[in-house]
Amino acid sequence: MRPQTHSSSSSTDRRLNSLLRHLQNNSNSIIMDSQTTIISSSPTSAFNTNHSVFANIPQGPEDPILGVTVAYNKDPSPIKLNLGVGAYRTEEGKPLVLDVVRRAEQIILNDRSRVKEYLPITGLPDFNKFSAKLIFGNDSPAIQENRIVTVQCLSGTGSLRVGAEFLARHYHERTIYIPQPTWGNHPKVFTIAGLSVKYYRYYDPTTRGLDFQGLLEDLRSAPSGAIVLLHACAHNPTGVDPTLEQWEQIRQLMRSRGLLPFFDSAYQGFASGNLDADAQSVRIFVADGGECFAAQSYAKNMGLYGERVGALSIVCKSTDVASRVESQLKLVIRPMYSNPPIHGASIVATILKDRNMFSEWTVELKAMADRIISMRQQLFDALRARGTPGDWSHIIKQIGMFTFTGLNTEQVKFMTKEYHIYMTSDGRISMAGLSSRTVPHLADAIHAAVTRVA
Ligand code: KET
Repeated sequence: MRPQTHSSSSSTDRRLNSLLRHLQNNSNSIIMDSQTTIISSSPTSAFNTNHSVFANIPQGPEDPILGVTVAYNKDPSPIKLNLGVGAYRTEEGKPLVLDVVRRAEQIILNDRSRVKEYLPITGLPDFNKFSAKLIFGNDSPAIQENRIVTVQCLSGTGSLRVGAEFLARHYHERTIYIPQPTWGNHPKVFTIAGLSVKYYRYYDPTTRGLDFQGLLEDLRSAPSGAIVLLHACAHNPTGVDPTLEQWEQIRQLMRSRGLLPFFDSAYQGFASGNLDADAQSVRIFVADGGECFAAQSYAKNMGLYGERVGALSIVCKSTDVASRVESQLKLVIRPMYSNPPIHGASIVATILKDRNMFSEWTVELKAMADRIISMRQQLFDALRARGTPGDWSHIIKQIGMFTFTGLNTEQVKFMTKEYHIYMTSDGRISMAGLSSRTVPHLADAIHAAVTRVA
């Protein structure tokens, strides 16, 4: 399979072209940034109270993931089930605010010395310091050598976007390779920032496992210096991760080809229940002294979804380079959103720097990860009990929040229509949205879909 290109030519042209494509194709949401101005070409000169300057704006489609929740909310059925978005739910099907988060908020609330001043452009210093330790490890040489710059950003998405904008401005190679398949927002985030997106092979539907040879071949033929997006753990949507030995081979190949790793770490702690184990892929790359990018999200592992807390780290070769990189990150951030919000980052910093709160967090995190693993087993058992045709062992083998079921778009449509089960059209289900109570309903729906819809 040949990697496909998403965009080309100079950065400004690329922005405009991609925006025009969005408008013309009526595809995906339309994103405008400060560098793009649209001038109305309407010939009407007289002011007309009934005529909107946006009269010809095309209706954009819903987001493929967040749109599932929109459809779910409109469904009046009492048996409806939302397995679309990757958001944790309790056994009772309710969103969860961690006890340790409530406790941190209480501490923050009671501390009268805390004010609501602007944070620095790069965010809360303690948050940045402890976030770097969390992903790179307490004893990371790169931290000790002071050659990592970490900036607080708007959750994982904002961290990816800031990293992408920085690369588009300051890096010589504009091509980023992302896995096929990947989180649906990746190609959009990178394209709109002015990078050119290509895919590397990742998932083999026949084995329901990693296409490791395909991955190596595609990275081997990538141009020297190309950026490579890697899911740190719990690959979304497939739930298939390389083994540590495979990571080591990927590292050797990437370093030998001068490819620049950009890790997306949205599920640290959710894959295995262990924060250190889930950061091994990143740490292998940092240990060799080379450069790398890492985007961290606290949406899932601390349940801070709507607080929008995350960090972008750039590991550099020296303190001197790191400080110049930081100066340029500030120039990216300031005109985008000026500086990040204070509340969520204060919660995270409060938890990360207190030994007791940190360990309380790890217990709650492990409980979430374990509940997801138990849902995998229960769903697998339920399908086996029904004699549903097919080998469903991938449900228990896959890692993280999602099961990539192998159900096709038609089968998904059928399950939504007949069973009020909402999921993304690629057959991904969020295991965190399931509970012991709802497993039988899902198993019935899958059984019916597999036996009745081709
Ligand atoms: N990276 C990956 C791989 C990812 O799955 C998500 C979110 C993000 C980054 C961004 O998360 P943030 O909330 O910006 O920290 N994924 C889930 C939610 C979404 O699509 O926004 C999802 O796949 O359901």
